[in-house]
Amino acid sequence: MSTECLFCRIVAGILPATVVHETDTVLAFRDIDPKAPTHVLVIPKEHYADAAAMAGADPALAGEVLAVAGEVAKLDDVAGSGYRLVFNTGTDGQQTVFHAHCHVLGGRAMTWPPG
Ligand code: DGP
Repeated sequence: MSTECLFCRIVAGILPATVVHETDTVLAFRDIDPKAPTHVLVIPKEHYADAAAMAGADPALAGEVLAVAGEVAKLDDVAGSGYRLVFNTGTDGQQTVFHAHCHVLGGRAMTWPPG
């Protein structure tokens, strides 16, 4: 837990969030600035700066994040129509919060390539 980290503060309950799913190790909550009807962030409760750092240190945890993302898609009823998982990583990847997170985007047809 880093008190400097926004998402660590959400995990700790210091900042509010609309939680949609939770396991012992992973938290899923709605994005504050949604880019699709479903826009949920799935994060490890433990702090890792990005997805690669998480997967390198704890591959099982990375798998749990993906499993929860799939559960979120089912809970929001977008699993059947399809959805997108995104891990923005680093500056060129447009990562703005440096605590690993998976965007679950759904409820509309996505475009490709992403901008
Ligand atoms: P990224 O650009 O990939 O690092 O995505 C960070 C996302 O985090 C972005 O879509 C907006 C979201 N976000 C930023 N601050 C908050 C917050 O305080 N609460 C919630 N729920 N989401 C936030």
